[in-house]
This record gives sequence, C-alpha cells and structure tokens, in this order.
Amino acid sequence: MGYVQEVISELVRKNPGEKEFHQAATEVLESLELVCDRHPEYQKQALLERLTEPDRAILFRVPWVDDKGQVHVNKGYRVQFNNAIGPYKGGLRLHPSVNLGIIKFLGFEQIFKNSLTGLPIGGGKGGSDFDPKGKSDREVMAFCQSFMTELYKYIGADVDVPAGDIGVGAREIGYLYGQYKRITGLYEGVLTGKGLTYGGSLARTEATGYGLIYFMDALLKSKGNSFAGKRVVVSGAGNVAIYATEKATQLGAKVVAMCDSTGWIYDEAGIDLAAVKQIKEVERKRLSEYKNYRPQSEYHTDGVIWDVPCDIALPCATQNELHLEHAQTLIKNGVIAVGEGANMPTTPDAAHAFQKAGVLYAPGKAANAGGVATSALEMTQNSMRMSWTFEEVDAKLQGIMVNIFHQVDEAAKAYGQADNFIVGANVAGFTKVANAMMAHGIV
Ligand code: NDP
Ligand code: 2IT
Repeated sequence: MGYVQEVISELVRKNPGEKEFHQAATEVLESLELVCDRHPEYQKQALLERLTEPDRAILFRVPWVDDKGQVHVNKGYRVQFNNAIGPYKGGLRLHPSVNLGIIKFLGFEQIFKNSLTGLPIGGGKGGSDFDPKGKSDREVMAFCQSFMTELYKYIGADVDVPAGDIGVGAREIGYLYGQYKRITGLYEGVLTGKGLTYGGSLARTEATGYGLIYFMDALLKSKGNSFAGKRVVVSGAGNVAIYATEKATQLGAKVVAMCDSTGWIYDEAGIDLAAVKQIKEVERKRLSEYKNYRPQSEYHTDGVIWDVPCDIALPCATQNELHLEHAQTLIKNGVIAVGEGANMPTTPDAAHAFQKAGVLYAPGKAANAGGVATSALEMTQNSMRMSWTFEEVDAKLQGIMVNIFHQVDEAAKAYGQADNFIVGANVAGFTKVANAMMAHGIV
C-alpha cells in the first residue's frame, strides 16, 4: 500500500463514524499522491498524518433557557485544524445535523480553501446542533451568549476568528460579538461578518455568492463561454444562494429555480430575487410563500431541483445534496458547468460523473472561497482601523477569485490533469501549507 492509502486507512480506523471527514480527507489525500511521489520527505516527516489531525478540537456544553423558562442543552464545537499559514479562520454552523465529523470535514476543507485565497489565514470551523428555526430573537441571543461564554477562552483576533455559515448570519454574529466584548473588554476583529456599524466589511454579505460567480465566469471565459443567456439552477435560498443568483443575473443569466429545506420553486420568467430576500432574509419564512409574489411560478415538495433542465448548476445549500442520479439527469439535460457554492455538496461519484462527461466541475474549496477571502479583508480593515468602499472590496474579491481560478487551472496542468479542478484545487491549496509546515519543524 502506498503512503497516501496508508494514511487514509489509518484515518478511517482512528476516527470511526466521522463519515463526512473521511469523505473530505480521502478526496484531498488521493489528489496528493502525485505530489507525495515527488516529495518523499513528506512521508519521513509524517506530513499527511499531521495535516489530518486537528491541532485541537474543543467540545463544550451550551445551556440556555427558552421563552417558557425551560432549560435546553446543546453541544458546542470549535475545531482548530491548522494554523501553519495564519490564525485559525472559518465559520460557525448552527444546524441540528451538526456533529464532530461534520465540523472536522468543514475545518479540514477550510485549510486548503484559505490557502488558495493567498491571504494569511489558517483553517478552523465550529458550531452547534442548536436549531435556530422557529426560535425567538431572545432565544437565539440566549444561545449565542452561552456559546460565547465558553468559546471566548479559545479565540482572538490573532488566534482564531470565527464567522458565519449555515444558520449564522448578521443577527447571530451581533449577539456573539456583544458577548465577547462584554466578557473580555476587547474591541477587536475577533469575528467576521460583523454589522457595518461595528467593524463589518462592505461586500462581506455578498462575497461568497458573488465570488462563486466571479470564479465560474473566469472558468467559462477560459473556454470562450460566459453567463450571458444561460439557464441556471441554484440550490439553497440562504446567504450564498441569494447572492450567487444576484450576480449571475447581473451577468445576463436567468436563474429559474431555487430551494430551501422544505421545497423548491420554479419560475420560468426568472427568479424574483427581491421576493426571495423578503421571504428568507427579512421574514425568515418558507419558500412556499413565493407563490404569493409570483402566482405563475411553481412550488414543489416532491422531486428534486436537479430535474430542472439548465446550462449551469450551482449547489449552494449543504453537503452531499447532489447525488449520482442527479448528476446523470443534469448531464442528460445538457449541463455544461457545475460550481459549488456550498461545501462538498456533490458526492464523490457524482463529481466523477461530471468530470467523465466533460462538464466543467468547480469544487467548493476553490469556487466558494470568496466569503472567507472577504472575511480576511475584514480582518485587514479592522487591524488598520479603517474601512474600504464597497467598490474597493468587490474589486479585490474579483481579483482574488480570478487568481484562484488561474492557480487551480495551472496546478491541474502541472500534474498532467488539465481541467481536473479537484486535483488543481487540492494541490495548489496544499503546497503553501506543506511548505510552511516543513519550515516549522515537527509541531
Ligand atoms: P444559510 O443558512 O444562509 O442558507 C442555507 C440554505 O440551504 C437555506 O436555504 C437552507 O434551507 C438550505 N439548507 C440547509 N440545509 C439543508 C438541507 N439539509 N437540505 C436542504 N436545504 C438545506 O447558509 P449559507 O448560505 O451561509 O451556507 C450554504 C452553504 O455554503 C453551506 O454549505 C456553507 O458551508 C457554504 N458556505 C458558506 C459561506 C458563507 O460565507 N456563508 C462561505 C463558503 C461556503 P432553510 O432555509 O429551509 O433552512
Ligand atoms: O465555509 C466558509 O468558507 C465559510 N463559512 C466562511 C468562513 C469565514 O471565515 O468567512
């Protein structure tokens, strides 16, 4: 058995039940076989074993009181995976499905994504199995304050800087920041995705979705193509999905379908994004409400959004939401490109099917890096105690995403795997982290 396969089988043995972590690690490590063949010193230094074992995983109890006086207990997590190239950086996810394996997969992916941005940020992730759906603002605040009362000990502007992810947006970041400031007395850039009145960056809200479209635009242009006139399907109706839809539409595409966790909408005239924003961002309701704004649209709770024929598919909801049979349908319907706004939304067999069919497939760690890149720009602005205009941040984001595309494209070619952007992203993201780890000695 080769070095990489040995590391994978030990990782599966030592981390039983963490299936999403196994999936993410296997994909990255298998891409690195060629790199490890060229660098036998990595095996001697146990580089892959060190890379796949988090620096530390912090697990804690989060007790909070609901509006009726009932006490609840949730699990809290922060996995500080790797800080070879900068402070730990990565979001917090609040969703009932959250467990250690999911947080570890997200933290592991974050190492390579953050490296690709070219900015000095390491990889981490956290969250809780708390479900914000249906909770009052006061209940969400009580949870966030309790969560931060434990988390504050382990984070800091130069140590570990959390941000949003599923279930964590501006409201939650505000409560978390308020509690951090209250406990520590520090006014520092310890979280990103902050409100604009207290240190947030313009364009952070839009950044992941816009960045995805900037990346896909660079990819399409490299093939002499563009978003103009394309039919697009976007899964999800949260932060990433909404701003991917906005930018794709600005570039001349027509987004015809979106979904949330209960159903999907189909609007042949093109999604009315103002309606979706009102329903999801303002009212925090279900997409079934969309019909009230657009009576000619369709709302479905059966079937899947991937049955809708499109040129470009953008999965922007959650992990493993696009399976092999969905990929086969999309390919049959003539999809030309798939760009991951979510983290690991495509199962490995589905990703492989896209590549085999010649579909341009862009993995999340490259395509959705615009969010964390702009978080790093927020950290920069906080350190400088100043703020850039929307146009300045957006221009930097665009430059970063085009640069990521070229890095990924060139790394794939350098290993004789042109258009294999999985290999390109993993190899390009790994190289900088590996160099830094080798320089730091055995730590
Ligand atoms: P949000 O919470 O804003 O939105 C998530 C959306 O996906 C919601 O519409 C939600 O539906 C839907 N969704 C979540 N889980 C499921 C599920 N199990 N089945 C079907 N639909 C589901 O999160 P974000 O938009 O921030 O995150 C979306 C994805 O993008 C995640 O994979 C995240 O890790 C990734 N990402 C986020 C970044 C960011 O900056 N926010 C950066 C890079 C990646 P409902 O409305 O019903 O809850
Ligand atoms: O998955 C991700 O990259 C994020 N949720 C954003 C992390 C961040 O620190 O902005």
